[in-house]
Amino acid sequence: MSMNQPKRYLITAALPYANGQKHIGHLAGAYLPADIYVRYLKSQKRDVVFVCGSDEHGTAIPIQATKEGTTARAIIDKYHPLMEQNFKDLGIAFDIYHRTSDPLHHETAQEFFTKLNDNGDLEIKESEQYYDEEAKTFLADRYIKGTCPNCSFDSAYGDQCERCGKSLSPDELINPVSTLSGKTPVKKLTKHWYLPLDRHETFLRDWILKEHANDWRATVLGQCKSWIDGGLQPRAVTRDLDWGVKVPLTDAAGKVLYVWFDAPIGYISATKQWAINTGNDWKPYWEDKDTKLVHFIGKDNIVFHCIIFPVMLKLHGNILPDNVPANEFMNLEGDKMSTSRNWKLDMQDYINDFINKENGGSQMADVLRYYLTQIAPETKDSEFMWKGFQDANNSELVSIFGNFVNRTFVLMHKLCGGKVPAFHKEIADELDQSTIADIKNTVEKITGLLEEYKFREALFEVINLARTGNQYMQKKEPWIVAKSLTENPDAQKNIDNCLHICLQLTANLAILINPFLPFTAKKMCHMMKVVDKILDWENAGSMKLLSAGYTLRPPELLFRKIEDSEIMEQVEKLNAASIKKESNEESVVNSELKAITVKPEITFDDFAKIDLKVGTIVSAEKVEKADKLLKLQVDLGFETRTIVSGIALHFKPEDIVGKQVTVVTNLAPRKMRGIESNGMILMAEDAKGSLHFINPEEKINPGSGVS
Ligand code: B3M
Ligand code: ZN
Repeated sequence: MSMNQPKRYLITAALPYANGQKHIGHLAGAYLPADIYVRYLKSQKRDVVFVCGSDEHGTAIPIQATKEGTTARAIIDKYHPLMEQNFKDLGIAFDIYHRTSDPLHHETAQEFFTKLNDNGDLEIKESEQYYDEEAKTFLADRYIKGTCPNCSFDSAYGDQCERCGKSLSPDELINPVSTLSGKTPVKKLTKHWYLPLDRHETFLRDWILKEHANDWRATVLGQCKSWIDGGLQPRAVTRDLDWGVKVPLTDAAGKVLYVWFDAPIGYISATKQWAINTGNDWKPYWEDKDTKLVHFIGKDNIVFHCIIFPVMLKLHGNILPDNVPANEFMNLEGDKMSTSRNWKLDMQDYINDFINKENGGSQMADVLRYYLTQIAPETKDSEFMWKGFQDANNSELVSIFGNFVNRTFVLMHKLCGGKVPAFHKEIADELDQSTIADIKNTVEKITGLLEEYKFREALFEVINLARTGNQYMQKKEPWIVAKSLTENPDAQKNIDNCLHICLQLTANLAILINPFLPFTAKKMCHMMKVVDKILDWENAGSMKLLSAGYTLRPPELLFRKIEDSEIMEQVEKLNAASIKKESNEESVVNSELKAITVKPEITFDDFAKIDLKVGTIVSAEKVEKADKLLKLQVDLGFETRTIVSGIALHFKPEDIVGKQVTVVTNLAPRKMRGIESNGMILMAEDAKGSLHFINPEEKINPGSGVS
């Protein structure tokens, strides 16, 4: 723990794989907290470099290329600029966004490997690895699938089970299969370089579990401890693969550095590129002990940043991270965010729907930043709910923060002629004093929380200060005082004092909100007609930010209300997208938790238009070439109808003959796969996506009405 202020900071955010869109879980996990921290440090004029970039190696890239029917190069060239732009749109202000395909990175990673190898810090071992005889290639972990020994999921990868999350090695898989050929792979001898982590157990124990026992997050320490206690093993740092950084040795043809060996070195190459761009020296940022290195990551990256990379850094002669404030995961509407199941909100989608629209703009980037920080998974997994997003905006940003700033400006224009009023000390009362004290105390609290990476609590304190402002104004009621201007000689002075304090408070809010909501802070500066320099952290707590007599601009609304319809649209979109995925057959239907949507109100007359009757299924058969559809004959008492229903994945035809169902009988006929369907049967769908019949408890006559 660095007690004294370090000379400089090097802040990193995990390098996202350039293999697809990144979602808001990624944003909340690493990029947003890193950006808040960096903005805070920069507002203190500290020497900070904030690096990130695309991780363009590893099997994730060629696998995506196969999926999209293109080359690995085309994939990274497609996603790298896209991610870079997404970050910009959301106000994530890296000093450099680099990429690991850059020659500078290849050189840097190779030099790193060579130094460790030359120093005897690596071990070479021959071992039997899975080999695909048909594809004539060794199989990287991701190219092998099999049954998970932990949860029996039958499509676990050779490095991890996506169902239970356990990290695996290919040898642990039951019934391994090559994803390239679909054949069972054979074992073949190959040579690899290993980083012998076991040699560094004492160092890791002392450095993590003793030195950082009090300043690292409990969740991070817990994971580290279990890795160390579990017995550290040598880790292979090379792979038989043709995509990646070539192993810089003559006897290593066809081998590249393991992506988790080269990717974190990407932080160093990014710093080098930044130094080239800006005419600085990169070395002190990685070599001088007076640099504070902080890695922002999600919890699935802990072992790499807390154990493996630090060992590499130590061996290579670099500084070690001072902290690794890893976040837990953020769920979405009750289920784990997942790209493969399409249960997610991509940064790009949010940008399209909220920021690039006329009534959105960067204000809406701040709204997302606000909600994601408010629910940041700092100590445990958290939950993104669209309703929560709307509430955070409508009842906090609009009603508390925006409202306070707006009222202050409106009243200042109305009661003080559009100028900052003077402060009349002689009539200041206790409430004025305590409000001023609140501002100063809050600044101290927030500073302490930010230093400890407690962004969630820090943001809460900012809003709380705005709340204090509202309460103060409510008690002072300057609009009432204004009515007594003729008979009360002190009335104007009272009004002045109230609005003077509210305006200084507004300026303080701009400084304090700036790391979290930079677009809003900028807008506030514009309204106050001050330069951004006012946002320097050293100004926080001051009651002299706006001088008496200074003319301010009219207020602009900082935040707009978010309507129910906008939220509903998002929830529906989410459900629709994930259902679409289901029909792609590869999703695990029963692990899908559906968000609960409530449709808009209708009148009784609307409802009365629907004709519902009980029917009995008299026959059921599969529809050719449509694996979701069953063709049913349903006896409705007065007639028997053909109904096509999308329930084939849930029920066998023979199991449902004789069952009673509720039928919408007056729905317009619809053709599906050439069959005319005359009605619809109702089913209840539980949170896991399983279907259940809605039928009378006991058999009744078909044709009975339901109302
Ligand atoms: N690309 C994994 C991930 O995106 C990896 C991070 C690298 S950080 C050096 O979760
Ligand atoms: Zn599993």
